[in-house]
Amino acid sequence: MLPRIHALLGLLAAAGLQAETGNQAWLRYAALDDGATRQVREALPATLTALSDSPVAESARGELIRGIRGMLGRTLRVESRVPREGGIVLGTLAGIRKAAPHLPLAANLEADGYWLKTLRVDGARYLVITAENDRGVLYGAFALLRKIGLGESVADLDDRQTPYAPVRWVNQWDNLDGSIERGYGGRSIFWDNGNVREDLGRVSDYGRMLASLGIGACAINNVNANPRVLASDFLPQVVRIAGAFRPWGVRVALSVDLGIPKTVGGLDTFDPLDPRVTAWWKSKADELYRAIPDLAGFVLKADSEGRVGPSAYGRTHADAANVVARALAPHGGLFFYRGFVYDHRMDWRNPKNDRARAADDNFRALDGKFDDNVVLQIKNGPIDFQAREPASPLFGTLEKTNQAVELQITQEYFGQARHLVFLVPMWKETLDFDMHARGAGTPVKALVSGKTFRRPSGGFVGVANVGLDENWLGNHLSQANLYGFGRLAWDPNLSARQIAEEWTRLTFGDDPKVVATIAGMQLASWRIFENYTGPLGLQTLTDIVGNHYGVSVEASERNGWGQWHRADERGVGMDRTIATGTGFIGQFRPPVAAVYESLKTCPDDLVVFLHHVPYTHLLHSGKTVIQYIYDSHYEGEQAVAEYARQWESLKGRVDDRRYQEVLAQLEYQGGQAQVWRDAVARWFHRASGIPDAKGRVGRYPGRVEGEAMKLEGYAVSEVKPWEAASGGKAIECAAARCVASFSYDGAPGWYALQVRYFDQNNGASRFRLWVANQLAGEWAATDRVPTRKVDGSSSARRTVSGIALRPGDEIRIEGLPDGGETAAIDYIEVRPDRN
Ligand code: GCV
Repeated sequence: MLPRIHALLGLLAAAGLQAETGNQAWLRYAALDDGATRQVREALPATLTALSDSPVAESARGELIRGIRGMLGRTLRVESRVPREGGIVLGTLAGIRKAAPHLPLAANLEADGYWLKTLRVDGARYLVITAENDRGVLYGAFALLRKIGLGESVADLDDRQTPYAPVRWVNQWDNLDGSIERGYGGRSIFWDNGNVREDLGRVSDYGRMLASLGIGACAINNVNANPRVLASDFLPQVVRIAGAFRPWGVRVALSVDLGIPKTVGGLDTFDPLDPRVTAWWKSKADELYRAIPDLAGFVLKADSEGRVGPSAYGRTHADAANVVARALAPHGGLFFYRGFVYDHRMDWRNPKNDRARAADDNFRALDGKFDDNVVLQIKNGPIDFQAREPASPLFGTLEKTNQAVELQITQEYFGQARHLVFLVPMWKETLDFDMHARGAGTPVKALVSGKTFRRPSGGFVGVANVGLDENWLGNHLSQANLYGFGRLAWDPNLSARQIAEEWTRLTFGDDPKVVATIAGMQLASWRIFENYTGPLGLQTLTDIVGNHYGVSVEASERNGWGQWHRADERGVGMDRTIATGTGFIGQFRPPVAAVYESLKTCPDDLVVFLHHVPYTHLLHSGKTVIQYIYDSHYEGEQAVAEYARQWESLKGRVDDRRYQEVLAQLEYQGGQAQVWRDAVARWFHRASGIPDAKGRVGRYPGRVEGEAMKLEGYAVSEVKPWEAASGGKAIECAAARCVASFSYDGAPGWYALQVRYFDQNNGASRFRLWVANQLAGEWAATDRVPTRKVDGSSSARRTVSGIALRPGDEIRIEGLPDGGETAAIDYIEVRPDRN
């Protein structure tokens, strides 16, 4: 009996079909197929000698054993000496030279770089994984396992790698109460209820994932920092987290608040130039480093979105940065000063005001005034992680200041882990953008890594916000963004396709159809998302004063937050030109500014980010702006509808659990894309008064509005914003049970019924759909989207297919509200069944 069960399990394993949670991400080490296994087994020595017993080296050794056992079904034999008959040797260059002088290893390696080298000595074959430091050795071990997982040959290796930039960090925006600002993967892995979590197992797992990408530090609390994080009695909690990360070579960093000398230190000032404040920072840093000698440094958000800053005392950002940086310097700590400084109470009536100018306006004059261990951390674009922005001009301005690009892995403005959006193509566009900072050929990646102006530090920071969810980021496909960030931080010259394919292979297996389909979907997804949320540089047209999730075209206007697109009945876009606008374009170096300043050369993708144009303005593509807005929304929605079909073609090739979870996500996204399409297209249709040349906008065949149905108990309500509901209205139920119905008057045939309802997070209403008195479907509105309101965020879609309709059939929906939720309905659409 038992052997048969084993055989069956073996078969399932071979097909990669066991239910997977996503917990192991790209480090699953799934068994290779027979051919690959045979090849690698032949190439790989059977023994492993690790020449260091530091915790990081132990991790490298453990990982190799684990990975090889998983992929090849073999357990490496651990030796304490380097055997004469060959083997895998793991250690720093210095360690190997000392313990095995017979191995010829002439090389100089940089910190964190590694070398995978096959050596043949006296007829014996060695596979050497070496580096300048233990962290590099660990990175080398992961690199070898990645090669094996990707089916690359490991028979004759000579792969020497140096990270592109010294800084490869992630930031987590975790609050000490366990919530995560803009986190969509569950609660904090670090904190709960004001304290460090008892069980830090997930911190260690996260450290392993970060190490596999070469990421060496993690800020463990929100940049909107709770001052308590630096209190002396809190320190032991930070020490525990540092301990969980340390075996993976990941160093802890802390987000601090400039007011801490006052709030925690008990001083009556936090003026950075007050000697008592200077002394306080110094003694605090000394105390921290006594407890955590490898503390990576601090991150600071100052004078931004309500955080205190040096402006309180008329000091400059450089004054503030240097005081804290000097406290960290003797210990080797870095101080990340965020360039995200702006006034969120700007007068929107003043056409010269412009939030996009803020970073450059604040820091240009300070170039050269920062100490060498200060790094300016600059968001990729001048606004705030929107669907599309130009690169921040500040990257090209600074010559004598270290800088790092801040990329957002967590999908705040990108569908919050409910929409598939692979961000690597977007990041690459920024990283490859030539800022002409010292003539041509100075892309952002070279500037931030310090290469262009020979800066001692700089690089890449990703806002990750992983959480306790089994799959870390809220859905399986979003993991590709964390993977992609790490890979780019190591080597920004990798292509988006290479990263997408690597990730897919390691995460879902190497079935060519699976790889082609998933990588294809990922690679197309940014443009598709942009198409239905905010093309041409409109930015993400979401509720920017609320949850940053659902559609709300005007939420950005007439307030001080400065994410304006200035669309009205005459035209659309921010005039940021030098000639007539805010002058933002003039912050770029002249060759870049010249391209952006003229409508003749400004790329279509940024046209309304940089110019105010009439809706009839002709794009380079030959379309008018308004027709492009309509078309892109319809194309985007169509492409999302295709995702589910593409995914369905993988049934049986991806384990069932992940298959079902991703399918549900893509179907949900299909419904959301439709709301976005209709809302944005109708909003611009109303504003411009210009019809859609293809006649789609405002015409929805088969759609019956809730407000047009026969209502029993349901009452019609106005939805805000109006564009989030078809017809601007919904029907809501204030009783225990309400009914809405209509009589079908179309042709007989097979149909699908799409019910658009609202699923807020303050209840679990139930719905029943009846067709000709037969129950056709029932469901509960139990999703947890970030809203209590009937709006674009809560708008959801239920499709019931395979319905045979005859003229005169009654279609009836019954809603049973729950809690604060009103079983609200927007419309029912009758569509020909696609099956
Ligand atoms: C941590 C945006 C986000 C905020 C975030 C801020 C920042 O405004 O919406 O949640 O705060 O950026 O990067 O500091």
